Amino acid sequence: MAKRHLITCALPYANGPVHIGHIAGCFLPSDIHNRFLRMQGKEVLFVCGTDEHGVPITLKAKNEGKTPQQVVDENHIIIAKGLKDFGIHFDTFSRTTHKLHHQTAQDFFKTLYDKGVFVEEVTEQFYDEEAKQFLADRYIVGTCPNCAYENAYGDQCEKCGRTSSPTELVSPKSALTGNTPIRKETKNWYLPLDKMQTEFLNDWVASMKSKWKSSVYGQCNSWLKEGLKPRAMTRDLDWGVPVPLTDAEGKVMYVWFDAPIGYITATKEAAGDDWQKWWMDADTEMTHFLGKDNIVFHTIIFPAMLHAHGGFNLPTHVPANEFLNLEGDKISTSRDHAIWLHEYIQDFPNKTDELRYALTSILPETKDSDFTWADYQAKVNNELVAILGNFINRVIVLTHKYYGGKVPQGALSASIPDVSTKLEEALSIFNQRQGLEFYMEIARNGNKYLQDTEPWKLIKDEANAQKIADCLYTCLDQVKKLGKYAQIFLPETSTKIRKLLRIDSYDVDIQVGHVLGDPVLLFQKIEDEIIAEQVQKLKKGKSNELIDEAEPKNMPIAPLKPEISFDDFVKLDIRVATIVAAEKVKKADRLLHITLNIGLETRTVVSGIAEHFKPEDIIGKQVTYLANLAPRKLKGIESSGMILLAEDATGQLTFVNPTDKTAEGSVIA
Ligand code: B3M
Ligand code: ZN
Repeated sequence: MAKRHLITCALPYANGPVHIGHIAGCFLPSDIHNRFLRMQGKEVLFVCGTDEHGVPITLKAKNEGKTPQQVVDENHIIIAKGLKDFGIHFDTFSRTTHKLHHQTAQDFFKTLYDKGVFVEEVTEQFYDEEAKQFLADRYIVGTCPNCAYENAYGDQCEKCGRTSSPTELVSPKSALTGNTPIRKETKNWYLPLDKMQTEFLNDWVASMKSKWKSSVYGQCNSWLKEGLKPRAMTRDLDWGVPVPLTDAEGKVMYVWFDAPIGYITATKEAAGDDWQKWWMDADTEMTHFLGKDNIVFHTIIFPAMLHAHGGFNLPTHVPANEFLNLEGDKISTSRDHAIWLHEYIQDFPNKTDELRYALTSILPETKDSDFTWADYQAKVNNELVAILGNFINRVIVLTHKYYGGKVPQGALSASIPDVSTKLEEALSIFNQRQGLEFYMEIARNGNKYLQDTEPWKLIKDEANAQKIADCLYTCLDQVKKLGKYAQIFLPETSTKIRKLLRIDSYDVDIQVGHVLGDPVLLFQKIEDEIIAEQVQKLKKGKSNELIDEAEPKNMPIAPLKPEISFDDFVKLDIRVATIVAAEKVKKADRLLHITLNIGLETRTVVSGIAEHFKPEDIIGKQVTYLANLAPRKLKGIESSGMILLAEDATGQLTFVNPTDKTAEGSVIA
């Protein structure tokens, strides 16, 4: 067992504030783990900070008429405050623009250079003669060779998602001046990952199989299988950590080289000269928390850097999470389809634990998960208010009623199962959702025990005095347990429970005769209107985007799909059908429950078109129907086949129907 634990949380990128996707991806899981280990009395250091270099920040600055420094200063403040208000308890929250960080990253780079780790290579890159600058991939726009979108970036087309290199773009232009760039030679320093793979990475990754979760190991392994290629660790750019070599003027480090070194910088900030024990001592175990898009950097590139440097520990655990969606859709910052942490804190004052609870219960630990406001409301009202808050309140109120608020002389009942061990076991293997379920079981068990014992009935007979004392003594013990473990999941609530119990710490025993505080409600119900407002706010963000996208110059044509055989085609059973009934699916904004007459019989289809069509407007319409698609269940309704619709570039949907009324069941071929 390791003596010491270094926990890192992926550094949020300072080109914007953080949203609930980031929270569920790594901030909350790392914070829960930090709190859990500390409760167990472990020696822990928990570090993070903002990642402030890289091209997207320079682009953002340019768009907003600011300097990159201004952009990161603004965002650092918003991010740091939001996380602090949310109870994420770092030992340090650093920044990669700090002098100490530049120093640390440069020392690291210089060590690798002196050891001859890098391979120097001269390549041709695009250069803007007017701006006198080499152009990073993101600074080059042109027509996508795949979908003909005119504003595709050099590294990726935002319309069709294809990744490519800038040289593949049709008529590339500089995003700085609009000029056609020339090609010019430049030297950069590469990490020879191909060589490092055979020398070290293959074996090391294989040795981590039992430690890492299968998704992390699997992703890592597929990179290795494909074969790693050398990767440039320097860039021709004026924003970043300057490369500390005489022949590298105007060059900075690749942002993914300096960013993970930010963990080391943050450790130095927190521990001063003692920092090495957190990174180099064999008694220290390192755990990286991050989202799945960052896995390769933490399981391949950073370990390769640390190994090449020498002297550093490598990560033991990399409990990467999958993605969180929002109301059935990907979170998107450009479309403003997101719940921003700082806005939540403003809109829901003193309700951080409510969001912590709702998010912990759906952490995307093994697959992507979905946050909906309706689920948030249900979790708060039906679980926090109705179970946790209600149990604690009843116990405190009854103790005041029967014993004037003093802890009675009672004995612990054996009828409540103790789930503490299970809870701690789940947390120790990063099953935090399950940990929270066990936590709520403490409250559920307490409620059930109180309900079964019915002290309010026992009180009628004096002979029951001891039974009542035992009951409340046992319930108070459960309350204390709930307060103690709330330190991990619900820190604000834990403080409130401590005040209710009038104790300074959960480590002390509560004595008989100890006087409790006055009852207060721990949670309040969230009303429908509040939820409706938030849902509305999300829709507004989305509709803005549609107006932007409708600009004709942005109109993409969907790329053609790969060829199929005639045999593939004839497998599809496509027919004419008529909609005979349609209604909204309850609690699902986007779904319609549709009944179709397909000639031979009627069929039920659940279709995600409720935001486009009113049920009453589509009854009687003829449609094209794919009849032999395997059925699936949506919101508990079995949906058979699929109604075919045409979608244009703005997302507008139209039914595809025969121009003349046609008999239902007619085959389309
Ligand atoms: N800044 C996360 C991201 O923006 C990235 C993490 C760095 S951790 C060293 O995707
Ligand atoms: Zn494209």
